[in-house]
Amino acid sequence: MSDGKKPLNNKSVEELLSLLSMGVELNEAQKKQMKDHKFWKTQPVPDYDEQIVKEGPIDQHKTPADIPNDPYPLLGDFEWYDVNLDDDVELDELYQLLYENYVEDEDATFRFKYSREFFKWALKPPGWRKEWHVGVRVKTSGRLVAFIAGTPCTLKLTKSNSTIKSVEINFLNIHKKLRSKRLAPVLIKEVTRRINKQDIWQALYTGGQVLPSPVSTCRYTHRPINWSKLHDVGFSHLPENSTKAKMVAHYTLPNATNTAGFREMSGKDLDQVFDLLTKFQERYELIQVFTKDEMNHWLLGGESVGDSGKSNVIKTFVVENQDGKITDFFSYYLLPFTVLNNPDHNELGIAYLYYYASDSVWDSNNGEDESIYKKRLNSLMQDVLITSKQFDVDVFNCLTSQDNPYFIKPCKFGNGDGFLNFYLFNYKTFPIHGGIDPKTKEVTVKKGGIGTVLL
Ligand code: MYA
Repeated sequence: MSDGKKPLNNKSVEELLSLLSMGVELNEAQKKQMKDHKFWKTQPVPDYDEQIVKEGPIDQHKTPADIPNDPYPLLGDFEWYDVNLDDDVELDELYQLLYENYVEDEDATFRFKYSREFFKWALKPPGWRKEWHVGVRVKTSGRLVAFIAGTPCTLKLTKSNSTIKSVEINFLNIHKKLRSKRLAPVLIKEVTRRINKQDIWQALYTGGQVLPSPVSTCRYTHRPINWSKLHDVGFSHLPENSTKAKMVAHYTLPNATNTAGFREMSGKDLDQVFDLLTKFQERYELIQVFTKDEMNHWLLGGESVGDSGKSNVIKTFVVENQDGKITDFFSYYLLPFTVLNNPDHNELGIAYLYYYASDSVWDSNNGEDESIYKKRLNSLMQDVLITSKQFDVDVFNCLTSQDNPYFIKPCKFGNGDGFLNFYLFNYKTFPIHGGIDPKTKEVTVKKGGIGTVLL
């Protein structure tokens, strides 16, 4: 955030929010070389600084029959275990593992507040497979101590027009007591084996860690919604030359949205939103191609939605014009933090920008600088921020991917410390612009080429 730092248990807001990306950038001296990566040097990933001359798969002559049928061996006390997300007890065990071990916050002040609905949304999109929810448990106690998840997706590299049947890998987590024992490579190899058995050979994943080798690097940015509360919990410092009242006024948003026809998306909008997003996404370099079913899941919650008919996790808004045409849509998901040891607050509402599209980008009077589109995007983003207040959001996050650099500064998002690297497994591709200057790491005015959003 741009408004300074104040230590809270020796942490600042930037450090805390960088936990969201699970890491911070390394300086040159800390960077490893490929030979130092005992595991990654054995995997089909490009070397650091490798000059890519041709896009395409790295290892491409295997078939599912070449892949072992048996799981990788684990040490004697542990066993593989497919986590059953239809069972509330098992969902709670997964929650417990991630709650206690996912965020590296040693003061134990902040934890991700995952809900059962969040897991169902994140891990059960159309085509999900139980055996890709890979758990490791202690044989004797049955306790879940490690996890990694794969979810199916179709990726597309638009420049080379390559569509890739793929998976997204997420929620890699090992219990703190089992760290640095080389269990992560075993989990990664086992999930790879199970995915290869389905004749899938590529994966997309993100992380704060620098590994060989990022396709792109984006930066986190944060927009305070409830500045007073962020200040109360020690997240936002009061700059010396300002007052609380001035800071609140600076970030205050109106109560009502401004755009005519702006409303929540419902199932009847799906066909139009599908056409709009499918066309819009082609403007980026790395995208996820959705089926209509997948879009229903990712934008409306799909089967993760309970009796209320509305998702508490994913929020999507459309703009419908007078002719009933959907001209724009915006979405974001909610994943709050639990705040521990604070007398006044026990939760911090956090929203993450997700997919969006606007047909103003194709306006014939747009010109080279897309000024009509940029203006539209800014006023829509302002409306989106306004809607987030009703869901108790305290801070709204977005990356420098997509066209986000067009509205980050005008909409009062401040730079975070967290960087997120995007990786492709078993696929070489040319570097993709992440919406930041590669040297200064400042947000550029140029849009990013990453069009896919991972949770
Ligand atoms: S990113 C979120 C990662 N999770 C966390 O940050 C939660 C907190 N941390 C932990 O639980 C542990 O520290 C983890 C590592 C589990 C991360 N991605 O067992 P180790 C390499 C890839 O001794 P531990 C997400 O979920 C490391 O470089 N590799 O380490 C996406 C070293 O290898 P090398 C990682 O600290 C995950 C080796 O592991 C990561 O006890 C995408 C050390 O193993 C990481 N985040 O446990 C996974 N962290 O020596 C790849 C460490 O070579 C998917 N390492 O440097 C690839 C595609 C697979 C499917 C392919 C299908 C075709």
